[in-house]
Amino acid sequence: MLNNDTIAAISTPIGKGGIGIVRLSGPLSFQIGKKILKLSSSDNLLQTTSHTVLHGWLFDPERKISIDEVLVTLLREPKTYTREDMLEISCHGGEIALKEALALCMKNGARIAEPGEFTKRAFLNGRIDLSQAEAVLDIINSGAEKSLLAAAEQLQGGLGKRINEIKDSVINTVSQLEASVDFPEEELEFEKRENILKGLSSQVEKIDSLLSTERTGKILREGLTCSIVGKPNVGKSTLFNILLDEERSIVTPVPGTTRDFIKEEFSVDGFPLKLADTAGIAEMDDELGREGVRRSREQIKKSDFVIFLLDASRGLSDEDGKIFSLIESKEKIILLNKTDLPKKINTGILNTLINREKFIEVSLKEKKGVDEFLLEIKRIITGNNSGEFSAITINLRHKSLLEKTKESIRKAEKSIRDNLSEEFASFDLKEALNYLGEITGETYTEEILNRIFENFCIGK
Ligand SMILES: Nc1nc2c(ncn2[C@@H]2O[C@H](COP(=O)(O)OP(=O)(O)OP(=O)(O)O)[C@@H](O)[C@H]2O)c(=O)[nH]1
Ligand SMILES: [Mg+2]
Repeated sequence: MLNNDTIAAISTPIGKGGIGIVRLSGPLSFQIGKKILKLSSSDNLLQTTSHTVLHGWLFDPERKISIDEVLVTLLREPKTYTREDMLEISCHGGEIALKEALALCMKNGARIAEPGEFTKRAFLNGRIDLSQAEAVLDIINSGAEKSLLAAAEQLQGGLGKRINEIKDSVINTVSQLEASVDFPEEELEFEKRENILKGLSSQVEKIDSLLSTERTGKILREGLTCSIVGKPNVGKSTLFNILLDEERSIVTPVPGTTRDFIKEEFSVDGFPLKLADTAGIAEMDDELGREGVRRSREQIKKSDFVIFLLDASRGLSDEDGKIFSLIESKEKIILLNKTDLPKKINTGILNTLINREKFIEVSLKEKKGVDEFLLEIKRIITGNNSGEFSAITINLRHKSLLEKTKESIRKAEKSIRDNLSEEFASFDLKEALNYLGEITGETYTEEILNRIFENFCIGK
């Protein structure tokens, strides 16, 4: 039998907090609770109605001592997170209180939960599909508002629904093909064949549209990495601080102020961004300076895009040219800063240096041009000019399965076009169905589950 044991874990982060929760799930949840809880009322946990909160004390039956004042939420299967009986004990949020509570659960019949095991049980017991289980992790990890919204959409079954629509259509095609196999005298006549091909190609279109969301999905889950680069004293740290809205980096009129890169995560219009302020790139005459420059170059390599700053109040120098050649092949935003000062830069030479790429004139000191610049960041993040993004996004696992699905459908299309026996197309489409089923978890292996749930925290 599946999941016949009872699992327990501390579900809140370890540290000091108002409350901390120990969760139990499985058939012994209430019996364990009965042993380790002294309720204030005469309620009997074994008979209490579902979805009830009770007050009481966590009690060690061996030592006969009360450990913490708690509230207990009793949830009877099937309307629970795991679809099993569950007990959630809300203790005070102290590390020792929670560890004692967990130890009592273990001593009285529970096993410590593996990472993500509550969610794994929710999946195995059919409450959510695999893409929804993945969304739980995305919600926990989301570092920006739009990441959260996309994960919530997936948790509501948005992606699963799209996959099932494609699947239903492919199943329909398979049955049409198999009907022809069963009645070979009724060969697939021309019109029927054309209809099948039309149906399949519209499914491929749907797959392509899902595949196109992978970039956004990756950006929402991981955030893009961006470095602010330029020669010393152009205003890189000033920009970094404006974007973070705090005095994070030291800003001084002395060139070479930033010696090592500083990295922070923040969000632009709800999208996560990992931003690095780097040391100004120039010929340095000391060891520390040279190491700083080496690190700046390394950050450039790691960046998905860069922000290149130039100083309008000084003439262009070799350094500007060298830096541009380092970032030439990168996606970039070019800012001409300090436009509040008398202009010394020659824009003709500048245009030649930057291959006539677009640049935005700003004065970071007076916060001029910052809005235009932020729009540019948004354009790079969303990959389009409108800043719109699809809330349904796929991850790498989905991408690889959708690509395989597409390949199988393409093979089926070819056999139909080549007038081969319907069995060939039917075989390929069944393969496609398997791949689609892996996305939602209709078909899975222990290895797939392990790979997904090992990334979860314990208690989720
Ligand atoms: N006038 C004017 N000064 C600016 C502007 N932006 C930055 N500064 C000044 O330029 C100086 C250098 O700014 P930083 O932000 O430290 O420059 P940086 O590129 O980080 O310099 P390093 O860390 O040395 O490479 C500071 O005195 C800033 O106040 C601007 O738009 N106009
Ligand atoms: Mg700096």
